[in-house]
Amino acid sequence: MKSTHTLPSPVRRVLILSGFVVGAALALHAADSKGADGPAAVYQQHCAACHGPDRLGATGPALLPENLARLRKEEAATVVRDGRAATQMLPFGALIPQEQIAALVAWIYTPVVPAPTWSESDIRASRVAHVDPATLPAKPVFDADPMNLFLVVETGDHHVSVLDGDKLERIHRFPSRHALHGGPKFTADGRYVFFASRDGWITKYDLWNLKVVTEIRAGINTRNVAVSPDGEHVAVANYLPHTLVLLDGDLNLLKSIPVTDREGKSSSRVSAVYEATPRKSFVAALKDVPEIWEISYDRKVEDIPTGFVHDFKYREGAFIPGYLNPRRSSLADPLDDFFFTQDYSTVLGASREGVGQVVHLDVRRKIADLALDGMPHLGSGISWDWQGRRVMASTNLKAAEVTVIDLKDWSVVKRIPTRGPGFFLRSHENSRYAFVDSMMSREAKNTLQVIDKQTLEIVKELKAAPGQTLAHIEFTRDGRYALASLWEMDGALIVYDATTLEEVKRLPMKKPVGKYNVWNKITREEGTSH
Ligand code: DHE
Repeated sequence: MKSTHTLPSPVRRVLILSGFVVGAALALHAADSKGADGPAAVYQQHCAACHGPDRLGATGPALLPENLARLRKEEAATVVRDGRAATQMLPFGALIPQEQIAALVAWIYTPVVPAPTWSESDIRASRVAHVDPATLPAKPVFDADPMNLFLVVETGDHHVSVLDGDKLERIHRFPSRHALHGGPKFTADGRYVFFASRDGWITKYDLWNLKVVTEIRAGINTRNVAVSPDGEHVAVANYLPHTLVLLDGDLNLLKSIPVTDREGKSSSRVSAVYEATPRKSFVAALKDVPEIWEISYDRKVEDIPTGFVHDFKYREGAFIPGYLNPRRSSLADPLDDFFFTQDYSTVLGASREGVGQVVHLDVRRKIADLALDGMPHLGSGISWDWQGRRVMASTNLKAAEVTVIDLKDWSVVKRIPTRGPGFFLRSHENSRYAFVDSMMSREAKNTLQVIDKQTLEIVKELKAAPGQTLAHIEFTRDGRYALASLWEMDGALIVYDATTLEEVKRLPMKKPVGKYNVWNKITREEGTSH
């Protein structure tokens, strides 16, 4: 190629000029993203130490579009400028000019290219053993009934409170990973509990010793965690990467399963994974592939049933089912969240588009349609006996109703109109009431409604101040009290008498989200999520 110096001067001028223009455009582009003042450089200078040079998170959360999906950009800009109270997030308003904050915020909402990976070796390397469990005594260090403890997840300052469920008093509070999501999962003896954060951290906590035992990062963007009752197997559902991760009870990696369709052609996020005790398995719903997976954690399950080798190989695609291998059942539509019948034989699920279906896990196909439109929040479903029939009920994130379904013929028994679309529905077998919120409604998010489970009518409304959020109930072990979240930074746990429906006390909390009673969870109480 000729140097410009050997070219005639007019041509040289044009080339130099156009080179200047191209260079200037590139410089502008660089200022947009990679230049010295560009967001990438600003990020490396101010944010990388806590959020990781690759935005995958470190002491601070991951800053990726998937992980930021629930935070509005304006709010993110305010957090960068002013910091976040009661967290390690400092204010950067004095260090980063306003327009650079705007560019930085826009940039962290763009995907990292190429897409970040989280390999088996990344998972293994992330494991942190905080204490040697062998050094911890096998009895509680407190007097409270260990079976009637509550855990309250406070996302305001990312802490968890431990409550004595008899005295309804706090006995301990400890820092959690950033943005825990979904219910923590307990071992059957009530000693250990496992938490999942949206950033993929799984924390094993010893409730009797009030100590974090082990942590591991199983993914970059995680949905939830499931645990076998003996605590020996743990399953983690990920959105990013598209994996289902299996760990042992000490949070050592057993395997990370790439989640693809049968042919391995398209991959999928995992909507949710739950433990099905009577089946000794984990059941996972896939968001982007129309299959439901069941993964046995029973070591006795043989890998290849004699005489069915070819058939099984053909039907199961790349995986031969057996211990820790997914058994796939094909569906017409992908499943989002789902609800188990009390015997765990059947799953009631819906896709994001609101296509409801009943899937029998042994028949391994859809056995009925389900008239659940909108976006039912089936993971929060509850069940009870009504007029000699077993029914289940679910809230709906898009429709202002609680839908009651007959569990024999899958018909809709009643649509109970509510103040607004809601997230959580709760009851207890000793209570005639179920509580539902209207969290998705701006006007009614301060209102809990109480449903009489026999008349299927709303009988009372419990209200916080306008603009505040009142949501998520959990009952005490005996069903006498119902605990609700006043979901504000200077919020509270409000205790209601579950018979008189009167408030009996308040405990101050920092944005309490969910609360979980050990007994109700480990006995798979009919009125609570499992
Ligand atoms: Fe959740 C549970 C899915 C948004 C608070 N949520 C669950 C579960 C699923 C789920 C699948 C069951 C997991 C389990 O318990 O093991 N949640 C989703 C969504 O798809 C959705 C709508 C969008 C998203 O961003 O993921 C969503 N969830 C939220 C929130 O915005 C909530 C209100 C606040 C937050 O902290 O994220 C929220 N989800 C919760 C809570 C539970 C939960 C408190 C546990 C409920 C329980 O009592 O068991």
